[in-house]
Amino acid sequence: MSFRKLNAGLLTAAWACFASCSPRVTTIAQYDAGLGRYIEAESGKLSGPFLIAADQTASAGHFIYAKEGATFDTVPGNARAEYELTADSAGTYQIWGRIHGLDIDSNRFWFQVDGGTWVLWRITTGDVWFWSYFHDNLKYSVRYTVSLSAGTHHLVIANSVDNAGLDRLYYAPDESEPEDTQTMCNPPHSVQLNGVCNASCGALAGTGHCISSPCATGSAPVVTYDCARCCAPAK
Ligand SMILES: [Ca+2]
Repeated sequence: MSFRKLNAGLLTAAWACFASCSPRVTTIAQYDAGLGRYIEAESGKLSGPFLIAADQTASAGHFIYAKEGATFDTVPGNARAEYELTADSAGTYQIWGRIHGLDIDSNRFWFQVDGGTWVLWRITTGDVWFWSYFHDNLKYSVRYTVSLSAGTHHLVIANSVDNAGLDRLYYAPDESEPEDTQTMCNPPHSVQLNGVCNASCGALAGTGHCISSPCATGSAPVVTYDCARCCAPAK
């Protein structure tokens, strides 16, 4: 599956902040201290409506995505991708995923560790793959952590929406981060679309507002925002 085409209406809003959203290089992963382990998403035990697709920009050339035709924001959908986590020592672990979430309609998965509580993990990345630590829904700045005993553990990914892509996983018992990756923008605060960083609603410095769809006359949806629908003055 290639990245989906944006529709013209959404692009209108996304392009509206050209003047105020200068691209910048953000290093999101400084190092890998050597304690972490990687897993290709497509190597998991897949069931239900998870599919594997090819992409030359994905690690090992492939990633997974769901195609169920429905949205699951209160409970996981029916797709499952299961992985074995190996903890060399007991500790507090962090998990990362290399995710592609084009827009607010294709930007989230559910995850579960060792049969625990399902957590919705959400981030819009625009046109690019992005290493994001697991977090609870809109709590972008709070890393999900889990205490693991030494030994084998079980991670399950489930679908929330169709077409969100998952390329690779990383987990570590410390603050180490996955492979060095540079991105032009800084999701979720700014999101890359057609080579331009588009500000999220919160980054619009008060000119954007979270409301229910549709947007009022004179305003347009901010395509890259994650929290419900955000509208900003049309330009
Ligand atoms: Ca991969």
